[in-house]
Amino acid sequence: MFPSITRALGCLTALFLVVGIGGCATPVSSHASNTVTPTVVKGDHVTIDMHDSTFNPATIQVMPGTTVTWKNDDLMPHTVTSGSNNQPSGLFNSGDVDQGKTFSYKFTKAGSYSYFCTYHPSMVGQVVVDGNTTSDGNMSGMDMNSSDMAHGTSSSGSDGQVASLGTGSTGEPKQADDLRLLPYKMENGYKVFHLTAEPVKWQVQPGKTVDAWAYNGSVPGPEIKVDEGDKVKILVTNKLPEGTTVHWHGLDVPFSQDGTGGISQPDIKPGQTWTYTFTVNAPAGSYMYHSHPMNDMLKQENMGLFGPFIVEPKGTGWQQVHPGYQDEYTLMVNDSPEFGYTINGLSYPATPVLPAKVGDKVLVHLINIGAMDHPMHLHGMHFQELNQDGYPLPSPITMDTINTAPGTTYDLSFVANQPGKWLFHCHIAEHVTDSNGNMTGMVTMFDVK
Ligand SMILES: [Cu+2]
Repeated sequence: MFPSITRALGCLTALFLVVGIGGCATPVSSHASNTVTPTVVKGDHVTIDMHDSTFNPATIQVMPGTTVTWKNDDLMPHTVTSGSNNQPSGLFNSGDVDQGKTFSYKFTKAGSYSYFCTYHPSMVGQVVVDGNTTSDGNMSGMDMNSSDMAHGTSSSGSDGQVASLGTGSTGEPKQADDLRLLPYKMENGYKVFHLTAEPVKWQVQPGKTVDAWAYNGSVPGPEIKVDEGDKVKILVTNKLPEGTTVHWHGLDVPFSQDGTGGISQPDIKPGQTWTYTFTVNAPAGSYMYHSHPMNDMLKQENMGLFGPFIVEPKGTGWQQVHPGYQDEYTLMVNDSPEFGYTINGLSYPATPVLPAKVGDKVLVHLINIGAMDHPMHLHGMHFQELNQDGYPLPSPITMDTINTAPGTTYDLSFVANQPGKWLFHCHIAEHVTDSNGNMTGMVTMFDVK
C-alpha cells in the first residue's frame, strides 16, 4: 500500500547485499544506475525513519501533495518540528513521538522545509518540495539509502552541483568545531557510511573562496565517528575528474582495504563507487582519512580530500561526547597552498570559537594534515597529551605547546579552569599573521564561561 521509498529499499537492500557484502572492495559501476532509481510519486506517502537520533533519509525531494510520515525506531522520544537552528517555524510540530509511533504531514506547496528534533538539536532533516520533480525524481541527501548503495551513485545533497559555500552537504549535523558529523545506517551489523569526492567552492574566510575537492562538500570532509570494534563499510563515490582512493590513516586495516592507488587497489574511476570494509581494531583516539591515489596525491590532499576519523570507547555511541568529558572537539590543521594556514578548513577569524564551561573537562583531537610542523600553543591553561597517533602514551605529558608533525594525530585533555577567551594557535608567527600584520590563519580559541 506504500509503493514508496521504504518498500523499494527493502528490495534494494537485498541487491546491495549481493554487491556490497559478497566481495570486499567491490567497485560498483555507476552505469547500473539506470536499472534502479528511488521513486517518489506524486500524492503518495514517503516514510522517514528516526533511528540512532538521525532522520533517514535526512533529505528528500518530493512532489507537492506528498504526505511524509516519520516513524520513531529509537527507544527515546523525538519530535518532528519545522524550523532550523533549533528555532521552530510554526508550520508543523509533532510533539513527542514515542518509540514505534509516527507523525505525518502533507506538503502541498513547493519549497524547502527544514525540520529538527527539539530534544536533539543536531538531529535535522529537510524536505524539498519541487513541482518539477518527475515521478522517478531521485532523492538527495547524505542519508544512507540502500538504493544508492545498490546502483553506486552518490547520495550527496549537491548531486553533482557545486555545494553551498562552506556549508557541507545537507543532512550532516554540524558540530561546534564546524566539522560535519557523517551519519551512518546500520546494515547487517555494519555501520555504513557514504563519502562523495567532488569539486566544490570552499570559503576559507569571508572574501576568500577557493576551488576545492572535498568529501561531501566540506573541507575537511565530515568526521567519521565510530566505536572501538565497530564493523564499518564506507562507500566512496568519485565525482572528481580523475581517479582517487581513500586511505584509512592509522587504522591498520587489511591490505586490500588500505586505499593505496596502484598498490592495494586501482584508483576509483570518475563515476565509480568503491566499498571499503573493515573492523575498527584501534584504541579510542584520533585517526584520519585522506585520498591516496596512484597519481596526484599531493594535488588531491592540497585541494581538501581529507577528514577526521575518531574512535570512541565501545558503547559511547555516535554523536556522544567521550565518557568523562563535557566537551570534545576535533581540530585539523593544514597549510595547503590552496587554503593557506587553516584549522578545520578555516582561517582566523572565521575559525570556530570552541565553548566550554568553567570546570569542564575538554578533549581535543588534534590532527596535522599539512606539510609542515605546527607547534600548537594554548593560552591560560596547560593540557595533557594523552595519545599520539591514536594510541595511549605510557603516561600523559603536561604541556602548553605541542609540536604537531605532518600525518600525526594527538589527543589532548585539559580542565577549563578559568574563564576567558583562550587562544589556541600555531606558534610560528608566519602561520598566524597576514601581510598587513593582522592575526589570521591557524588560530582558534576556547571561550570558557
Ligand atoms: Cu604553523
